[in-house]
Amino acid sequence: MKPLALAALAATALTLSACGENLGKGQPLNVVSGHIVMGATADRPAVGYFRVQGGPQPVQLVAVTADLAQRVEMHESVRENGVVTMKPLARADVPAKGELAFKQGGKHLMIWGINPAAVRAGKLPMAFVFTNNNNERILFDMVIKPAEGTAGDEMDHGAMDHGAMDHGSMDMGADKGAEQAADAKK
Ligand SMILES: [Cu+2]
Repeated sequence: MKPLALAALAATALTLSACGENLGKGQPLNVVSGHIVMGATADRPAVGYFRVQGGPQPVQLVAVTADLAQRVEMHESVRENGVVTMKPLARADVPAKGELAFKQGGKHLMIWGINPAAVRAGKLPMAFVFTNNNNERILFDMVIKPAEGTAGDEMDHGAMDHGAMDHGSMDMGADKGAEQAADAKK
């Protein structure tokens, strides 16, 4: 995915998605809500959740990017026999006239290195890239919320949802992955 190549399409996509909401003849593809929960500590990734409203045609979400973050990944938590693991997600279906939800305990974004200025501003502009119209790109400002609870607390979703999986295999340092796995067992 080449952000620069897609940039020219962004303005068009924005116009279409911003104006189409109340046309009455079927809802357009759009990102309708979303927020980010910061990690409990600065070295932990933030987690992002959002809802996409499906348009007239089924499409797939193939990437979510943010200029003001170092890295964004789509993940899915899967519970099998009581054990929750996570895997990277390359794409997610948005059914026609349906909804795609990234939510706690399921599909989610993991976001590393959010620019401090964005954190202070309380929002992170993100681009959602879909398979329709040569990779339509819909922009949405994600509200940034502080970490819930404190490190080690039951409400530390960062540790619950993400520490348990082997992030060492996913481009985090092996040390950091081991550290998160250890945290999750507390
Ligand atoms: Cu994750």
